[in-house]
Amino acid sequence: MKLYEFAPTRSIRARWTLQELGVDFEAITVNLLAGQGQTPEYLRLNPAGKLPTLVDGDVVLTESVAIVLYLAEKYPEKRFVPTDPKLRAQLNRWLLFTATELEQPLWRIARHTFLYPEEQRSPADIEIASREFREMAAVMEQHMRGREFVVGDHVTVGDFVLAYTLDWGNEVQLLDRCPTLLSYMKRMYERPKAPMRIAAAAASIGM
Ligand SMILES: N[C@@H](CCC(=O)N[C@@H](CS)C(=O)NCC(=O)O)C(=O)O
Repeated sequence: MKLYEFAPTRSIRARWTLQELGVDFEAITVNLLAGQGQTPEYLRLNPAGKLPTLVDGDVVLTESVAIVLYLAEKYPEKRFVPTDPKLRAQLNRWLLFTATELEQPLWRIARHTFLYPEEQRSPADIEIASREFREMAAVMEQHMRGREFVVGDHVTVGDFVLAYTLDWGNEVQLLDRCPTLLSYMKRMYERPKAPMRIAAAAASIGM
């Protein structure tokens, strides 16, 4: 199995799942800063030029959430996806909530802070996206009160995806009103197989 990754990106979700599964994999660095996401070879794997991509035999999979679900379903003995349809529906619910309601404003903030060329950056967009993140983080904060995991009574891929996304929110100082989420995120990163925090991953490539 090959994981195309770059340290401080959404590839952390896939790496986290692989590490928790204890599956051997070959890590291939795609240096986005050096334009390696746009080479013809890489675009053949991931036409969006984004990370992560997982290659497992003849399976070529993009989209970090699809990747973690594929891995969890391939190795069901770890129970990283619930088999009960009701719990599974809740897992899907919170994975989608994380990707659409929490991650999207963070991505917009990143684009307008350092990804877009300076003349295309909009401080107003950062402000709106920050507000949207805070509103949706408050919903997640409420959900997580009194819970150890996103769904059910043991860890699932929902936790790996959420904890990474909260670390991202924390990096841009938007988690200060969410004490439950902050301590949950730190607890998740204390797991022995957890990946590097975003700050450490960024530092590891000199960012
Ligand atoms: N929805 C995709 C988003 C992937 C994504 O945007 N990854 C970023 C890094 S976190 C990337 O590769 N960006 C390169 C680019 O936009 O050119 C996923 O979850 O896999």
